[in-house]
Amino acid sequence: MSGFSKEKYLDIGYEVVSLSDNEEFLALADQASLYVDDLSSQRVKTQTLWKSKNNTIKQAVNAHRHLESYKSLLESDAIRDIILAVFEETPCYITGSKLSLKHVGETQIWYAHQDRAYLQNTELKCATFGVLLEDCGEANGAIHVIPESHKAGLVKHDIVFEPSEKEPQIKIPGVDSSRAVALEGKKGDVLVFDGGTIHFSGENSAGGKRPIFIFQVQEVEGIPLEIDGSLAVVFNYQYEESLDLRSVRRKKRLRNLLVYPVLKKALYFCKAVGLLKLIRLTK
Ligand SMILES: O=C(O)CCC(=O)C(=O)O
Repeated sequence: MSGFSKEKYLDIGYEVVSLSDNEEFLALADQASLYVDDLSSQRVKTQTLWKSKNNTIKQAVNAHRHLESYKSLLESDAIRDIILAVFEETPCYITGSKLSLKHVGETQIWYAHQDRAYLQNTELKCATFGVLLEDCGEANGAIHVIPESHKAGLVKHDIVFEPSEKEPQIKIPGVDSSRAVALEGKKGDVLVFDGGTIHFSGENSAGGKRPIFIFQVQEVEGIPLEIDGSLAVVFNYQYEESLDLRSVRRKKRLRNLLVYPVLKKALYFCKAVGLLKLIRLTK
């Protein structure tokens, strides 16, 4: 399999796998990159777009559920090989994806965080993958990682609002970024980092939209369905024949309908309370 070193990945917590010279995979990346300029179009209007305050698209959530070319990337042999190299026999699944963009002249930064912090069960084995849909380097907003940061376990995160964003982010306070490494590569190369690896990214000052198709892979706990209740892309796992998937899906949909909107409102409430406190302090 093309250049993935498990030993290095385990040791430093990340790896850039060179797949830009794999013609089959590059053709899939090419196909997926065609949609980067077409995200608000009729064809993809059902997908969730995460926009900055000035309505610039920052992320297209779960592009693989709406666009065949993104699903093909997830189901490609090249990605399967890396996932199985990382997880070996462990049943695992792709929990979700996002096409992450950075426009020139926009802040669109990501504060230092660990993706593991988003999990309900933070002990589970998990990894983040990123397929570069354009060449990516320091100048156009590469993702930076802190080598070996996964070895320290889960660290404390704050919930913060980047001033130009509508949605909150998580942030590890006081990260020393002097040891950070930029994950640079060519279109078609694949970034892989441990769910505990601290990472962040800055602005794009070079041009283009810096599209990276990011997805998370996680050890299976319970039944590997995606958050909207649809079947996930799974590895090393067989659905039991007796499983009543329809009722499981129904429960998940109900949770999405009732629980997530409440959580979102709670976040806005916390933000409002924080603002009030700030106003009182500055008076
Ligand atoms: O797109 C990026 O630069 C980073 C995105 C990221 O870290 C995230 O979505 O959690």
